[in-house]
Amino acid sequence: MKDLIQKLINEAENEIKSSLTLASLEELRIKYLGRKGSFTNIMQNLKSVRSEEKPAIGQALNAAKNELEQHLTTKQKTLEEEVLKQQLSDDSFDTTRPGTHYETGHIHPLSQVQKEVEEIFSQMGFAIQDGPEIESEYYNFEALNVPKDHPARDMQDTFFLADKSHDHHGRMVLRTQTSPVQIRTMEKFGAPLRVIVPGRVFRYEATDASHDSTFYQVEGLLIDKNISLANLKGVMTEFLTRLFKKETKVRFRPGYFPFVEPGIELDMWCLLCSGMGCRVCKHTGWMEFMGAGMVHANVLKAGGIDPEVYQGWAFGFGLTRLVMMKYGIDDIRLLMGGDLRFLEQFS
Ligand code: FA5
Repeated sequence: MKDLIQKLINEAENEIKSSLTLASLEELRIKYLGRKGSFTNIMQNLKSVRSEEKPAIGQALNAAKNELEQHLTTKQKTLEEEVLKQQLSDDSFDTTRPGTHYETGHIHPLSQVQKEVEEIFSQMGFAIQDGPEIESEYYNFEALNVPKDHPARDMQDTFFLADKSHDHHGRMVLRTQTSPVQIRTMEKFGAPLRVIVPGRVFRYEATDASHDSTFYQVEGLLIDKNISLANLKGVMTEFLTRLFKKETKVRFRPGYFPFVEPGIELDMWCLLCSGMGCRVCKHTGWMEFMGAGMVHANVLKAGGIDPEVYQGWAFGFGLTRLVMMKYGIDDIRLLMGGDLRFLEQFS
């Protein structure tokens, strides 16, 4: 067997030496080292060798293979250099001609902004959490203080799953908001807590320029002792200023969400006119940004946290709408439409 290996090496070396082109060298690589090549063949015949000889022959084979690979690589470099020299000495070869352009992909604008949001909140000490997109009615509504048949359910049109097999947590739905992850993280980690939850949500809605049936939200939840909405104002002013890289102000208005008490809507300074009033902000100087509020005592209880000891705030904003604001996109459907002519502008 050893003689056979040596013979093969000698034969291969001679052929490599006399090979004149990169193509013929590639053929030799396949002939000796390819899937059906001579060395692979011998490897397969190793079965018939007596077991006490196997280690030595196996070693010899590996060494031979390595040697051959080295010969092939050295020869390949020599041939490549020769080709280059030839091209450079050839007057008709234009060295200033641009090279071949290869298309490379890039991160989707939604994911780019999601990453920026995650980085800013991470720097402020928030952990990033995830939750299921197919959720139970319990987590999506009940645990968030929206009981069955409560009119507040009409605020978010829901896709119910046809599958009727469900446990005590009710029917399964495509989550309408990232808020169910509030309960899941409270159950998992308890208090104190500081998390954000970016994720995809679904609503049974007719689409238009600012509404889609699938879009992204970012949930925020902070629970600790002595927490007030003043902390939320500070965190959001800092977040938006860092994200838009210019001074930003926020304001609170009353708003209703069953899972917070009091509930607020947070507006941010119009980025286009810096609060002066323009067409985009309908001359108010402010743009609606998100819903938020102090976490309702019933929600804290549902998450296993004692509302007598801890309190906190939660918020939820539309990541898709934020991307639209950041890049001045006037139709939400462009973002999920998959049209490369649109997406290539964000590389
Ligand atoms: C909620 O979904 C609440 N869960 C937010 C919340 C969390 C309030 C925690 C309080 C405490 P709302 O339905 O308003 O709220 O949606 C939040 C954001 O999602 C909106 O401000 C908007 O930016 C975005 N959004 C809502 N519907 C759509 C839609 N169809 N298409 C795109 N974005 C949407």
